[in-house]
Amino acid sequence: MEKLCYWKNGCCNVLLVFFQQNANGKVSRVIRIGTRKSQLARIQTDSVAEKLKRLYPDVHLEIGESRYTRRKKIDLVVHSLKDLPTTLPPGFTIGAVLKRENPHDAVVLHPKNMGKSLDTLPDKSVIGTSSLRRAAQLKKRFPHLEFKDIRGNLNTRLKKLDEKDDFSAIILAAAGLRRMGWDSRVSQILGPEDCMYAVGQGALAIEVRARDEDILEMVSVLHDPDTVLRCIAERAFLRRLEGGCSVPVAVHTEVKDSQLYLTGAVYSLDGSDSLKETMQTSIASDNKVEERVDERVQRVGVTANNMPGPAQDASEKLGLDLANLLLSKGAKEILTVARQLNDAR
Ligand code: DPM
Repeated sequence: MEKLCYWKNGCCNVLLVFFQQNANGKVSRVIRIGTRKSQLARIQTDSVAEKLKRLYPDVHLEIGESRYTRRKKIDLVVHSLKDLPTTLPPGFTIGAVLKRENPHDAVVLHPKNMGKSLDTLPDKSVIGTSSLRRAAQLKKRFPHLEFKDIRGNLNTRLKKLDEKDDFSAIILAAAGLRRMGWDSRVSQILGPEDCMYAVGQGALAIEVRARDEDILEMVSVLHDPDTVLRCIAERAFLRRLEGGCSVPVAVHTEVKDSQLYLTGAVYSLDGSDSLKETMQTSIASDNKVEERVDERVQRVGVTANNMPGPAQDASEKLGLDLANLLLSKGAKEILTVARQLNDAR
């Protein structure tokens, strides 16, 4: 399932790296950027390309469309982290996790419902989402509402909402809406008491070849330390639960006073059954403990050689420990039933 998600619905783009010789014989690096058709994928790639251009003005960037089948030639890929499996295909790694945007989900209302909220929408109003995680939490919290699948990219979904009468509102990630420039359509941001977010939600990741030292070093400066530690903990949690990108698993993380807090939960499809716990760990780092630059350590698919190793290890262990705690309370049974019922739908 993870693999399927990886190929099917990533918001990702491709950068190809070449060298170019200019008129006076000087060799400069060329990064060829392939992108997919979706507007969100394009926006995400462009934002990373701009950052690289600012950091490395001598690098020549070329943007064009590319396909996964050319994967062997691909050097650098921009993804929404939440669409990346917790184990990457052999030979690949996440070389940068960029500063997370608002990780929460948002409510986008049909224009006719302006001024309403999930609380005040009339009985039996239909809410569009294909996320088991969102539906499970919101069904429990707002029992007067009904939930139906809505598919397609963001443009398609917004069109389905506005131009038909099928949905009273849809739920989308605030980060995606912001990147698309659709902030003004957000009528409500869902806090953790309403709906916890997906593992990695709101963060962009750059996938590179695990052995491409040049590119790894180049993109590593884009790592946002807090985001990296939060996402390592979240991904370790999901991996231990054997959750893919479509199980009712949700998280909430915070970094405060050198402590990393992780709340994780699993849900039955209707949210009636759930388990939720919080744990914390110290991520204080002694600046002298610098990880060796040539160390090829991956933690849940992430390579961050320029960040202290002990803090990353503590974050990974936090995710693992929290998952083990939930498993000891019956998380596996809840997820197995949810998976079976969903497959049978
Ligand atoms: C994953 C899920 C969804 C996407 C499942 C979930 C939402 C699917 C749906 C793993 N990937 O969140 O529980 O609503 O039917 C996706 C979006 C973004 C990345 C869009 C969105 C943009 C935000 C980001 C689809 N992947 O969630 O509204 O970069 O985090």
